Amino acid sequence: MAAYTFFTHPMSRGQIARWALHETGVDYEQVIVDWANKPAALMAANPMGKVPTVIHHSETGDRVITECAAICAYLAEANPEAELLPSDAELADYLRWMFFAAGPVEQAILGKSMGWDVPKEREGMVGFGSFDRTLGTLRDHFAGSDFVCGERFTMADVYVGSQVDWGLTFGSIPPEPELVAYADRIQARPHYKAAKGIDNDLIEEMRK
Ligand SMILES: N[C@@H](CCC(=O)N[C@@H](CS)C(=O)NCC(=O)O)C(=O)O
Repeated sequence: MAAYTFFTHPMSRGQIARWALHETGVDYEQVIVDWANKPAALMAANPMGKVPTVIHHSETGDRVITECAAICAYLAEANPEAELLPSDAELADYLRWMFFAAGPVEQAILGKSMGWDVPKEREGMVGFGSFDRTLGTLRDHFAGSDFVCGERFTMADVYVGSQVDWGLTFGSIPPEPELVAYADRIQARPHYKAAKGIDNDLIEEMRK
């Protein structure tokens, strides 16, 4: 049995978790989810019925992990030999930007694509303030840093990089030079290419 069971769909956020699985080099068995007929094992593990959902068959029992950012963080913690964890000096940036991407960035992008307008006088109530403020803050970070934690790639780049990469691909974030350059660095990762290749092949198969 593989160490991890991975419920996914190639056209989904499952792409983020697949990349994280490849970066850590773990053995996993994928289950491609049919949206109209979700497997009972997925629903038992994650009543939200969402992908990605990962089950780690650890030596001490099965561990269910959901939410892309948490999956990335978990895989880095469970597989320290992959050297994707932050050093003490990198920890603040690692946590700060991973949570920033999972919260404010995701909400800002989603709100814009849904056409939800935040009235100026209520920006103080929403965690992302405004789309421009959130994306500008992220852009400014990458004006001075190659990766989330400076010059070294960590697991935070799998999650933050995926948000940036996805947003640029679908035009939901502006093609600011700092973000485009960051996405270029992310896309150069061999494990990014390997994981994307698998999902792209699955998408091709589904289109036949
Ligand atoms: N907060 C979750 C979101 C997961 C999510 O919304 N996944 C979508 C695909 S991208 C899904 O499973 N949709 C199927 C459904 O909701 O039935 C995460 O970050 O992993």
